[in-house]
Amino acid sequence: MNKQANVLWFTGLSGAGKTTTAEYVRDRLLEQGRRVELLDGDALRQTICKGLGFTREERLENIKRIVYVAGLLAKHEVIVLVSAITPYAEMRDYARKELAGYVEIYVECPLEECERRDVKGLYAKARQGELKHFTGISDPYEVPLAPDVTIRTSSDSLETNSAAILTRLGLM
Ligand code: GGZ
Repeated sequence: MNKQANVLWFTGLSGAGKTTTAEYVRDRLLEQGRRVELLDGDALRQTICKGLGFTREERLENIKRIVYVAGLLAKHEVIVLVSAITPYAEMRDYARKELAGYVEIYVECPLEECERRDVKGLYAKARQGELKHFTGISDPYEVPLAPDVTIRTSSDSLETNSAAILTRLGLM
């Protein structure tokens, strides 16, 4: 990959393993002595994105805020890892347009497997109708058509996926 990888954007369903993989990759980069920051969608929704819901408009606003912060950090030569569902192609196109060195990492995992894992019990709540606009259940996830990297968390290990990302980006 010729372009410098500044912003590693992990997209995929809730429970696909975006944050787990991003944390693992971050730790490998830290071991290499690099300056790294991880922006986690779920965590940001407790702070600078607090109060935003899950309509298309609110998700877009959420992503715009994350892109803004990622851009500030990337400007100072920090490698930024973003973990956010980012379900619409329009949002990912926006991030790609705004961020120099944007690299899209599709964290692929079948919905059935995410639902089986249901780490936070959110899928069960969505199925019962307690959570509206839940990605994959009552809200869309537009599968990335041309991601820079695809990893499969249902079949490949964390180590394998992390190595694939770092090798592909020339950061190994
Ligand atoms: C999707 C939801 C929802 C709905 C709460 N739809 O897997 P998590 O739990 O820890 O992370 C998900 C997070 C989604 O925030 P993002 O900022 O990544 O979303 S987006 O990029 O679409 O703006 C999930 C939890 O919040 N969660 N309700 N309805 N995920």
